[in-house]
Amino acid sequence: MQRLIPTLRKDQVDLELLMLIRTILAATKEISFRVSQGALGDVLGSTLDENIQGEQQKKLDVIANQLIKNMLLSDANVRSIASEEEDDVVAGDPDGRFIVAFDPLDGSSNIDINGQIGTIFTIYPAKPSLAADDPAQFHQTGRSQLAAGYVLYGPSTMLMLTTGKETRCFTLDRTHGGFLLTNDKVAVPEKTAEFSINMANSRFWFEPTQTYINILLEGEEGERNKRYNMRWNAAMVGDIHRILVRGGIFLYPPDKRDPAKPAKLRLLYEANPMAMLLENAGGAASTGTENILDLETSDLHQRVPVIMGSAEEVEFAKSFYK
Ligand code: AFP
Repeated sequence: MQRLIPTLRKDQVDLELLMLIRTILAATKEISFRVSQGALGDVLGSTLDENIQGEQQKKLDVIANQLIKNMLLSDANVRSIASEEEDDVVAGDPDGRFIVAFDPLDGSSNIDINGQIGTIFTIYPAKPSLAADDPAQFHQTGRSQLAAGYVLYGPSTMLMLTTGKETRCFTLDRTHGGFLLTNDKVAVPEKTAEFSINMANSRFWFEPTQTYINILLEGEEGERNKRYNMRWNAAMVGDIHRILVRGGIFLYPPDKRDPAKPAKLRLLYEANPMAMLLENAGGAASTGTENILDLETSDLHQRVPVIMGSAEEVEFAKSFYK
């Protein structure tokens, strides 16, 4: 089975970019170990702090953030860092060629129940004319991403990665400590009969989401003429992983719960990397009216409506948001 570095070398990935991916993965291997220790490693439970999103930080959010940040700051090619757990840009090397954004621990509510959690990351080119601490470093569209991926800490630890061509899947082999290639070309089935949405929010949805989901719930008697099943992991990494493996549609639409926060998921370090992984596996990713990868980030923690997954189902869902 092929190892990560030879696989990326075959793709002629820029050597410094390849080393940066390896740096990020070194931190995720440590996180994977800590996660596997659970209560024995004192990683369960919460801290007393909130992050900039107003969410209470879990111990593992803080540990994962610190591990990845420290590793990135030791890489001279990293100019700027953005993280879900950091209010502002963290400056790296002033001459670094790359900027990195990440969600250190996606699915935090699953930590204490031994459920699926993961790390999402994305790498962009640095803007040479801007300082390392300038948030405008990240004001780019998702199309500029050089690499995007996630590491899923499930029964096995898996890496889903794209560097612009195929989306590939690797599995962490604990016997030698490296990620081994286990799917050379991930392909999302175009059609699906499986959807992922938090149904508990249905009374707060706007009309397009209500109408679309009602049609899916009508099953064989509805316009789609097929029976749908529903899955919700409360961790985007788990839901998107399932979709990359067997198809489906994932939605986190805007809703009326809090007018200050109509959407929940973050563009820079959640929606964009997942959109790139899906598009390069034949899937699609939209806000309902625009392609996610065409949006320009204007704020590090900006939120965006998300509809992504199997291409034909996303296209059908989009027809309600026109
Ligand atoms: P965290 O990044 O705080 O762990 O939140 C996870 C998440 O952003 C995403 O991974 C899930 O799909 C979504 O939140 C779950 O949200 P609900 O709790 O509203 O279902």
